[in-house]
Amino acid sequence: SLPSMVCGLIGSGIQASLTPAMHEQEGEAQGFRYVYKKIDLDPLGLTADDLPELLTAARRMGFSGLNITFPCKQAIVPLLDELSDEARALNAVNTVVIRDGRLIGHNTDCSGFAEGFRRGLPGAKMDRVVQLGAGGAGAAVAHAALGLGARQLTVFDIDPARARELAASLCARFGAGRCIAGNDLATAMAETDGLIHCTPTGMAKLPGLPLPAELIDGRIWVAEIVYFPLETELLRVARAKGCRTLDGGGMAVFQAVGAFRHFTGLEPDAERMRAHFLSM
Ligand code: SKM
Repeated sequence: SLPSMVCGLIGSGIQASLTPAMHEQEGEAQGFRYVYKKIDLDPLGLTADDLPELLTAARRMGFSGLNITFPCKQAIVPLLDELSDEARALNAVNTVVIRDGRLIGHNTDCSGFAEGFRRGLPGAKMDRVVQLGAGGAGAAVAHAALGLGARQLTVFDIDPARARELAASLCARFGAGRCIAGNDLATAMAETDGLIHCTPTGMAKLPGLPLPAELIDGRIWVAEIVYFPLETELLRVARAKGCRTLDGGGMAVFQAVGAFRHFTGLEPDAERMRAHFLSM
């Protein structure tokens, strides 16, 4: 019989997630039986407080790994035996490997954005980068941007305190001055090499542009993390101006590529996973 494996995704409101299908199809293509369960807290009447019980159950039932999403990415951290450097720095985990009863936390949102960026925008100039959004996804992406070599990242958020906190924690890790909380978007956009978008604006349920179109100059690159829809208004406007662009499918696919690698120890076919993602 074929080798088999069970993994899962723990979070709230995850019924529409494409992650399980991406994992199962890649597992099948690599010749093993891979079941990837959605463990949706809402219908179970559970919260992040119930994570210890779910982790015990997953260990006892022979799960090889778990992805962790909203609202559990921080709550899971103190329950793990080991953390990767990135997971520790972000204090956020989206991938837990279960090996010999031990729980090892990783963050493939961060590495996933970086991998998508390197492939999708090779050679992008990164002396100055502007990022919109300093929430959970924004923190992972900002971390990735500095790791990719952004010399100075200017972060904006509707909650200025949140932008300041993220900037302070990134400076502590990457060096003073590498990240600043912005206050004048027009000036920052006039001086930037690229724009990274990490707010929910542009999602199907929240259509629109996250900044005035006239602030986007055709010489900059634009990276999006919204992937539903894949073609956001921001990307449409940016392309029309001649910008190089990266859509949000990169991060969605490469967080799964990274998790698959951690769970299985096998190298996934990223192109095949992206093609499958696009077909759904
Ligand atoms: O970090 C990812 C997670 O691994 C899977 C996911 C999803 O399928 O909705 C969303 C992100 O939080």
